[in-house]
Amino acid sequence: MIKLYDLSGKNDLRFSPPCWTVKLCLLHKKINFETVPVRFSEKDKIAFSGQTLVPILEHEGGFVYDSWEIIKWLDENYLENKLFINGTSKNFSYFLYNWTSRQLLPVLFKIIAHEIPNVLEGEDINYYIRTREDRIKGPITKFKQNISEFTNEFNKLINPIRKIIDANGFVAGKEPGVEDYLFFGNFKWVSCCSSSILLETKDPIYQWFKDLSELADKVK
Ligand SMILES: N[C@@H](CCC(=O)N[C@@H](CS)C(=O)NCC(=O)O)C(=O)O
Repeated sequence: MIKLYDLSGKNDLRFSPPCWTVKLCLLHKKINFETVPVRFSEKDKIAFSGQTLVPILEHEGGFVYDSWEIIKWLDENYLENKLFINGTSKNFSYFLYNWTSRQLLPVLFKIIAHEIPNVLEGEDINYYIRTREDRIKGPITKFKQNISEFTNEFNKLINPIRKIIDANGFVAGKEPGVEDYLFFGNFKWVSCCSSSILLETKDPIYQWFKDLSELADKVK
């Protein structure tokens, strides 16, 4: 059976954006899988992959890491329930993968960085603080006084996606697809780790998130 190495926090909370994206893709493709929880400090569990990040998908013939590589591998190796309808949808999905991880996620990080220790325990708390403070060259609380500014920035950034969801129901069209799953991981991360309210209930993305959360609830 397919195994997905999945980031885990306190009380086995699964909060990683790219891991959620991959889990929704696996559900979409109706592939049986099990998840293997990996804490920040459990690098020994994933040492076999020769790198330090999850998601990692292990299959009979080996393993694949990086959510985009995993998504492509799934669609190439399981032909039913396609994730990419055609080359255009693959290109747009690749854009979304890059845009969400490089533009969206860094803004969200500024909004929730100081709350993430609340969903961790033991040595993971120090690991998270040390590695992230090295990355941002300052305390994880440094963005706290500007949260409303970053929330506004985030809301502006997602406007084009909001328009698509408003017009179609989903980013992929009338039904959810990989384009939605790539976007969803980010919202799931915030809802898992933070008390921040990013969306008003009248926002079309609010209902979209509720719908996809029901799908996500089918898996750990
Ligand atoms: N580009 C990668 C990003 C993977 C990544 O950054 N994973 C994070 C969790 S969201 C991780 O494993 N962090 C472990 C660490 O920081 O030690 C993907 O899309 O899979």
